[in-house]
Amino acid sequence: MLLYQNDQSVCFAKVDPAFRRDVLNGLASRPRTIPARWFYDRAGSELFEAITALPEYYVARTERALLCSVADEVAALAGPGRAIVEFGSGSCAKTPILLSAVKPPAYVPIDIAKDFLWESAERLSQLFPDMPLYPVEGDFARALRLPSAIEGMPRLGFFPGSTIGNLLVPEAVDLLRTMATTLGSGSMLLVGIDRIKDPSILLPAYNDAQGVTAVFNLNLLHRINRELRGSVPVDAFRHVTLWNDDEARIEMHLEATRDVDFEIADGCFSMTRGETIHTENSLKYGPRDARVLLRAGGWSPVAEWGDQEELFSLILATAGPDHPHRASTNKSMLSRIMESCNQARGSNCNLEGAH
Ligand code: AVJ
Repeated sequence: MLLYQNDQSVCFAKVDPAFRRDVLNGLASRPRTIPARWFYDRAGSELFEAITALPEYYVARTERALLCSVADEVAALAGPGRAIVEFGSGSCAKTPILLSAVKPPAYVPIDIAKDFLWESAERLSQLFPDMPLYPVEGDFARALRLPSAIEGMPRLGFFPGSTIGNLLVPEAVDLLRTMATTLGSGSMLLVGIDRIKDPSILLPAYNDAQGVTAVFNLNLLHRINRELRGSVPVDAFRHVTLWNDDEARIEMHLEATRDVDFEIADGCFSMTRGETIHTENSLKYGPRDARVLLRAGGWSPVAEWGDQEELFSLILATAGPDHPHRASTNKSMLSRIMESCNQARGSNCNLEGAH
């Protein structure tokens, strides 16, 4: 059932002042940078869905298969009665896998793409008709007040897709701390993290043969033109992907293919040929890095699972610096990691008994 709560209605004006500010400041600074979260208007959210189906984009299908094979273990470790709060829920593509296993008393999807949020919630409510669902429209980078209906319920945060990779390390640490605040003490968090791997796998994942990622990147310029009265000549930009090995990140840029002048919301900008706008970082983490990141962000890892090829990790953590059963948990985490390395994990996922 889909429930509307008055205390959660957030109204956005037609021009989002935060978008305007980020674009104007970002284009005025050097290097020119626009935060990746502005990709996700309606068109951008749909383009990202198309990316998740690309043969080169191993991220989505690897995480999905991994989640299918470990969802029951997650449910067992989380225990019963936890409300699930998903950060950046988007299309909620992987959510049914977790909901079927955990059977939470309530589900709270949080996303900035409003239409997308409601449509996905609508679809999920049909799949899980008995589960209360409270969509929250908002930016999860800021501390949010969760719907009063889940007050008093323990929580399991869900942050899949390696979305955390969009943030630089200090911002990721801040976000993890914000999530701990939003979720409250005693909470758990299941986070998906993409691993460092050979650039021959990474680069095509962000520069696919069909050019969907290019369209996704360029849509940001169309969005600027649409929403901020821009005159950016989109055809004078091209999509560029690079692997920054020192920073262990994929970078996406929009490069001017000729000298250009344009206006955005009364601001005038000039770019010379070859200059870029840095539109996305996608940080990748080594086997131990992600657990250090979680600890720095105020979470204690309880278990980590990876696919056989070590492309992707799922980490389950509890809020707080120290887990009460640290010694035994560490042991079980180690054995779980060993297990997931030694064992081929199937991707058969039966959602028929979803409710
Ligand atoms: C949604 C942030 C996880 O970094 O892999 C995909 C976004 N950008 N292709 C990623 C994205 C280009 C994606 N995340």
